[in-house]
Amino acid sequence: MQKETVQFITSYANPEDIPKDGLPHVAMLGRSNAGKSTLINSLTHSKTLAKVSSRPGLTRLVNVFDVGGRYHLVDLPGYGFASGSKEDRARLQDLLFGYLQTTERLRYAIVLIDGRIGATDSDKEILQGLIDEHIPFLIVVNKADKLKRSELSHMIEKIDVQYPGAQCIAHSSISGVGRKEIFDAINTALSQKK
Ligand SMILES: Nc1nc2c(ncn2[C@@H]2O[C@H](COP(=O)(O)OP(=O)(O)OP(=O)(O)O)[C@@H](O)[C@H]2O)c(=O)[nH]1
Ligand SMILES: [Mg+2]
Repeated sequence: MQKETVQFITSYANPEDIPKDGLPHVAMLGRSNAGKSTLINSLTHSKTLAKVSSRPGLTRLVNVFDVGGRYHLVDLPGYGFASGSKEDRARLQDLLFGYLQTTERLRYAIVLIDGRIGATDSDKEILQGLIDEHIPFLIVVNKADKLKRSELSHMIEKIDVQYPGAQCIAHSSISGVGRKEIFDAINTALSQKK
């Protein structure tokens, strides 16, 4: 992947504040702790661009990064975590779903699934929403370093059965496996007319 200038643009606490026009969005979706913010750092060759934590529920805003003036990479709060107050969790879920409902700029969704867990009910809901809205998506089986080769291929086969024809890439931010393929998939998606 060639190096492009990447910079933090802004964060939004309210989806209504996100401008409707501008560069296309490529957004990271997935359970809390699935590795969305880490993947942004991995794709942009940065260690600190997006904030990462071993504690779920770290990303608490819609964070937008500009990649080479070509597109905006969007880090979103995760879903499905159990910590934090009820109000706090509800706010994060409203922010995530508010983003998905209001944005007209989402060109490509990258759905991260924890390879050790597989697609949960929440992941399936999100994926169905993307299918219904005709938003192109990529499924990333993440934390591939935590799985044996056979477990990984079993997981990919399972997703292939659940979502026939969907793009699916195994990735690890530890080994770097899958990073180039994800980068190429983003570029292909952006080059396709809506
Ligand atoms: N082993 C392994 N750990 C990973 C990988 N990607 C992320 N992690 C770890 O998983 C934890 C969560 O990563 P984050 O990137 O903060 O997860 P997130 O999806 O942004 O989480 P929220 O912001 O809470 O939604 C961190 O401890 C990361 O270091 C990976 O590919 N392999
Ligand atoms: Mg995060």
